[in-house]
Amino acid sequence: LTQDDLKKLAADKAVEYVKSGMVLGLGTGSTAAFVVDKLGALLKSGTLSDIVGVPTSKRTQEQALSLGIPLSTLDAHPHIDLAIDGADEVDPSLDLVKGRGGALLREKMVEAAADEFVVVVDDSKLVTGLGGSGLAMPVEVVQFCWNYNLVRLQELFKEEGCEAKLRLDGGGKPYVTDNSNYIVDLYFKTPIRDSGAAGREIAALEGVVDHGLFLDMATAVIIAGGSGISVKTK
Ligand code: DER
Repeated sequence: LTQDDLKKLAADKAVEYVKSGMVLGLGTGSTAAFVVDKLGALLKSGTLSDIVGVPTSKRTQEQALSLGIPLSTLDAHPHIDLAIDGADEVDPSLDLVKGRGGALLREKMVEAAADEFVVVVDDSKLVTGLGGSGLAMPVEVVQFCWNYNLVRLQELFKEEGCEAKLRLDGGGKPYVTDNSNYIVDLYFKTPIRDSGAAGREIAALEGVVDHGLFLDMATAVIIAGGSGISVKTK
């Protein structure tokens, strides 16, 4: 089974939670894209009806539009029944790192508004402590004096041997989010000591818009691995 096979297995399992008439949060990333594809197919076949999707990025909006999934916004639908999205890291208490796809702000807004937030991952995303993957933990910052905040973020996690980098796009220019902000990616040598404190300290920095720690938000995590699918709930 390839990693894509596993992502698809997890996505198909998550769609079993979807009922006709739901207002759905539509995630961002390659695993979430399989979920949106599946929803489009179920709507087309008539298995599902009366679904409204609230996308977590412009690219998910485009994908859903192309599949004929009716779309809305948090302004029109402040109450989401079920949000389904991927994650970059999942720890044993179902806390997450998200945002490597650059959509963390809209993802966090939609997923915080959802009654149920189901996360879909292949088992490569499991970590014992957040920050432990050694991959990016993103922070969305305003463009104004971004380097000032990059330095302050790096200082916050000196003990974790943190290295902060401005995320660049394919052309070597600063990556700009759907919300016209920049992203500073944090790379840790050791897992974050106290993720709750970390989230609060990052958010307290003036000019930080939001960050990729999604703490106490997931209500279930669907994990696809070589030995099959497991579902962890809070
Ligand atoms: O950027 C994001 O938050 C994505 O959901 C990411 O966490 C998972 O992306 P993937 O499914 O492509 O690994």
